[in-house]
Amino acid sequence: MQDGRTTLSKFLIDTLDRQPSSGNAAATAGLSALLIDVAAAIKSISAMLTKGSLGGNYGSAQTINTHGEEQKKLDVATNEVFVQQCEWDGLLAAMVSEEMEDVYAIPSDYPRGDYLLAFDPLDGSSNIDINGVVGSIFSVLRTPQGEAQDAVGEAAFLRPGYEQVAAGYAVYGPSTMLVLSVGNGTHGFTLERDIGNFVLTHSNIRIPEDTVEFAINASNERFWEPPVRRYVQECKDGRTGCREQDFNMRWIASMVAEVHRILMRGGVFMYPRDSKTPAMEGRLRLLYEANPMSFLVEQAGGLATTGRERILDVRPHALHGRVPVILGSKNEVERIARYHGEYDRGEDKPYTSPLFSPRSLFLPDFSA
Ligand code: AFP
Repeated sequence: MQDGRTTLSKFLIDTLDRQPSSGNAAATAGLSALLIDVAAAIKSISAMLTKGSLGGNYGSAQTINTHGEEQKKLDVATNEVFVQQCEWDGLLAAMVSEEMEDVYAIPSDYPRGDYLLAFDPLDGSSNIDINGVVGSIFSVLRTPQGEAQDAVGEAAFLRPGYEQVAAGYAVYGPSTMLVLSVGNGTHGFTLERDIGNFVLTHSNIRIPEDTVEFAINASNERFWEPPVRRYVQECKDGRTGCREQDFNMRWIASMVAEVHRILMRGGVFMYPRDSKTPAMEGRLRLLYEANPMSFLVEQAGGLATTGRERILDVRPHALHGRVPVILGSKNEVERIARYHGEYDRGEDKPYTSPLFSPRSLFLPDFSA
């Protein structure tokens, strides 16, 4: 399929609906129609966002979400868009959203289907009022085999990420893009506003295996585990340190924007577990942030780990459970995971010694 001419609908028909007679066609029946509805929600949100403060959606909604976080008006509005765009099509049994505490069962006045949709309707909402890049993230599972569609509850969503049948995100930047995988690679579509269509512009995205660019919120450094501090310190040491090359750092406070950059040019994104909130496994949610992003990254040749486990293998315990996230260019993610293993086995002694802390007497020889 040719970049620049294939629409999302044509891509999905060619990829899903015209599957060879293998079981795939049955396994993904209706999935293309569901993804077209998700794309319609994204187009609607894109139009809402481009109005900026003129749309009357800036500022606080004066409400608190299930996680005790203040909701922005756009958090609430975009959640409504996803629900209204997808609840009626007879393809879903239920939805889960960052902005809704419980499972949203499809109302009885609509037919129910065989898919489950988990989503973060607006990721990076702290960027809204400063006109920064934000996104939407979504994940699609099939309802468990044999489970009656009207009996779908929380347990149906608590499945490891490798069971996803599709995942994607919208990045609302200078252009609006939809990046999607249905298990056959990761592909990017750009919204052609004049015709209201997503057009294939980045087919079969591949993440470079090496990178000199990392993304982490460095203000949390004192809370990180030693393997993360070791990795970031080595990047900061640059060509004067063991990596013998300089690195670049980015932090946009929108996971979608960070992951999109990594898909476009490589890099590593880290939101590791930290001791600032020891009760929390991490900051990012497994079901509708880490899992879909990990699916896309792996389909593009990258890796996604908690530092100790492949994210797509993690078994969820709660709808809004969190995990540490380290993802991106294969060789760097492998290095960070190796550092976690060395730390856990007590093999990284030289790096955890206070002698090598930034204020120690044993600073590397900068005269070199
Ligand atoms: P919000 O959607 O609440 O702004 O959170 C965005 C996010 O979940 C993720 O997209 C960012 O990478 C991360 O949080 C930013 O976290 P910090 O605000 O701690 O940098």
